Parts: sequence; C-alpha cells; structure tokens
Amino acid sequence: MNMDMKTAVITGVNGQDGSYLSELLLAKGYRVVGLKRRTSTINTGRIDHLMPNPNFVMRYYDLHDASCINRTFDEFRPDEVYNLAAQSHVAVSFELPEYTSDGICRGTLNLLEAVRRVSPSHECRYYQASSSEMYGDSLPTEETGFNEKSPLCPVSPYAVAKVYAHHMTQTYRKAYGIHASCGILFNHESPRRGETFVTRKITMAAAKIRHGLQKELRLGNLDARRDWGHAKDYVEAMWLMLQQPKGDDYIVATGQTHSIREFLDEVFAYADLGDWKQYVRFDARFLRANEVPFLLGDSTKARQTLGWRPKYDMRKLAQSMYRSDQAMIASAQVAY
Ligand code: NAP
Ligand code: F7E
Repeated sequence: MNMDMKTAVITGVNGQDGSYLSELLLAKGYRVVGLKRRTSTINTGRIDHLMPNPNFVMRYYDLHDASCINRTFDEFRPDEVYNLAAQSHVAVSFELPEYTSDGICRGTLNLLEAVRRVSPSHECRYYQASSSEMYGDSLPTEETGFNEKSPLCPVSPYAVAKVYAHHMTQTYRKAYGIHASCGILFNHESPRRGETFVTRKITMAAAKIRHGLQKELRLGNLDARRDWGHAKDYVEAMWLMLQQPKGDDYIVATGQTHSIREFLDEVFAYADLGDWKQYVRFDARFLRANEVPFLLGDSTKARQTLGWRPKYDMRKLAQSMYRSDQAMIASAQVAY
C-alpha cells in the first residue's frame, strides 16, 4: 500500500450512497474499507463492480456491535469515517422503532467513541448522515426553505433517532475537538435507490407498465412535497465537508420542491404512458402515522463554503431513473 494513500471507512457501503461514495473515493486514490452487515441473501449488487479493485476492502460489522468497529479502526487507522448505515425507511421505522433507533443512536455513538479513541494520535475526520426528516412537520420560516439554524421537529422514530445522532456528533465536535461534520441531506435518489422509496417505486412501475408487466401502481399520500436531488451529486458534498479546516453542519439540497404528483407527471409523460391517473390507485397501507408534508432546503452555506453545486434537478433525475429501469426491464425480457 502507498503510505500517502488516505484510508476511508464507510458504514452501509452496499447502500445507495455507500456505493456512489466508494466510487468517488476510489477515483480520488483512497483505500476504501467498506463495512457491510451479514445477510442471508447476497445484497452487494451496487458494489460488485468494485470488488476486483485492490484498494477496496470489505469487512463485516453491525451497527449494534462496538467491538467490530474498534477492531476495524485498529486494523486500518482511518483518515476519514463516513457513517452512512441506518434502517433508513421512515415508514418502516414506525413498525421497528426500537431496532431503527438503536442502530442509529448506538451505532453513531460507537463510531464517535472509536474516532475519539484513535484521534489523539491520529487525526480522524467523521461524517454523519443527518437528514431533512429532522425538520418534521414544521414549515420553514424563510421562502428559501430550511437552513442549518431551522428548528428540528422530528415526527417519526427514524427522525428522532437522527436528531439524537446529529446532536451527539455536534457534542463530540465541541467537547473533544473532533473534526466531525453533519450533512443535513434532503431526499436524494438515483437508479440505485431502494425499490420501496416512492421515486424508485414510481420509475420501476412506469417501466413495468410500459412493458406490459404491471397494470396499476398503489401509492399513499401524493400531496407531500420533497426537495429531490441525485445521490451522485450529494456524495461529493460529503467528501467536500471532510476536506474543510474544521467540522461543521451543512444543508445539501437542490432548492426546489415538488409533490409526488409532479414526480408522477414527469415520469409518466417521459415514458409516453399518458395520464398517470389511469394507473395509480390510492392505498391507505402506504399512509404514515405522521407525515412530513413539506421539504425544501437552502444549501447556500454548502454552495458558498464548499463550492458545491448539484448537477441534477428533479426532472433530469426522474428521467435518468426511468431510463435505467426501462433498460433493465427490457434486457430482462430479452434474457427470458
Ligand atoms: P440505504 O440505501 O438504505 O443504505 C443503508 C445502509 O445501511 C445499507 O448498507 C444497510 O445494509 C445498512 N444498515 C442498515 N441497518 C444496519 C445495521 N444494523 N448494521 C449495519 N448496517 C446497517 O440508505 P441511503 O439512501 O444510502 O442513505 C445513506 C444514509 O443517509 C442513511 O443513514 C440514511 O438514513 C441517510 N439519509 C438518506 C437520505 C436519502 O434521501 N437517501 C437523506 C438523508 C439522510 P443492508 O443493505 O444490509 O440493509
Ligand atoms: O417517501 C410518500 C410518503 O419513502 C416520500 C429516506 O431516504 O428521505 C427518505 O425518506 C414521500 C412521503 O422518502 C408512497 O408518504 C406516497 O411523504 O420516498 P419516501 P422519505 O420518507 O421522504 C429522507 C430525507 C431520509 O432521510 C430517509 O432515509 O412519499 N409516499 N406513497 C410514499 N412513500 C413510499 N415509500 N411508498 C409509497 O407507496
């Protein structure tokens, strides 16, 4: 190994963001240590193409297991740690509140303690995956949307746990001088987005309807508004945060908000399927105990301090997700 090479540890490496961040860091010449939990079925589809790279190393771990985190830190002495792992589905967090909270809260604390332990001899920088869900059902007071100073009003077990992890990261920064940053990321999607999140559910359904494999699409609340960007743009912001002289908090968002209806308009028009109302059925099973009605982020600080800019807006994002799903379904049909 090249001694000048930086080492980054990524938790949740096989998730959407973990896969894009690994690609970005490997392209920058890092050694990437990807942490993945053991599952009974193989779920490395997003990172299989990275496995032959000698600078990409994988280790098993679990957010609930501090000993494996400490062992990994002792073995690799990371320069940067990106904590991306979480049970990240908001609706599921109402069904699994204890599991979701325990992983996010204790997992974050275990990592911060591990950073604190190695930091006196070896400066290690830490990234925390905070979320726009932390703003909950409040509305921004500014027209430009929520900013780093907006009050946090979480309304799901997932969001409450993320607020804990956010405050704990700020506490370790203040108390121990750790270079720790919180990226308050608004919704970001991609062709690698999990299939039960609303955007991917819609693009997959449109592609299947187009190929005659699906007749209807069942959805819950269509009035919620989200500030949707592309995950590939957002992992660049994560890296930029850890290159700054000091740790800080940054909003990462496009600055545009759209309803689920508008996302449906975009995808079904692009797929040339006519009016989506022909296919979409309301299904109360997809309503949540509490809803986050409106998200719009003001990323002025990230733009000014980090020089970060998103390349994708909702339209370009929706089209790229549909194209990818359409191509995947078309090639599967050829195969069978
Ligand atoms: P994702 O695709 O759901 O990936 C989450 C990762 O965490 C997966 O690798 C998952 O492993 C792992 N994980 C879950 N529970 C775990 C546990 N107990 N122990 C170890 N690993 C565990 O999420 P993402 O979209 O990439 O998001 C990355 C991070 O950003 C998450 O913390 C999420 O909460 C946060 N965030 C996401 C968004 C967004 O819009 N995408 C916005 C703001 C914040 P398995 O594959 O085995 O489940
Ligand atoms: O829901 C509505 C649903 O599950 C978006 C996570 O990455 O972003 C994500 O959380 C909206 C909600 O994302 C369905 O009620 C309607 O209003 O795609 P979602 P999310 O809850 O915003 C934040 C920033 C994170 O941090 C999270 O980790 O869409 N909706 N019908 C539906 N949502 C789903 N999933 N399925 C439906 O059928």
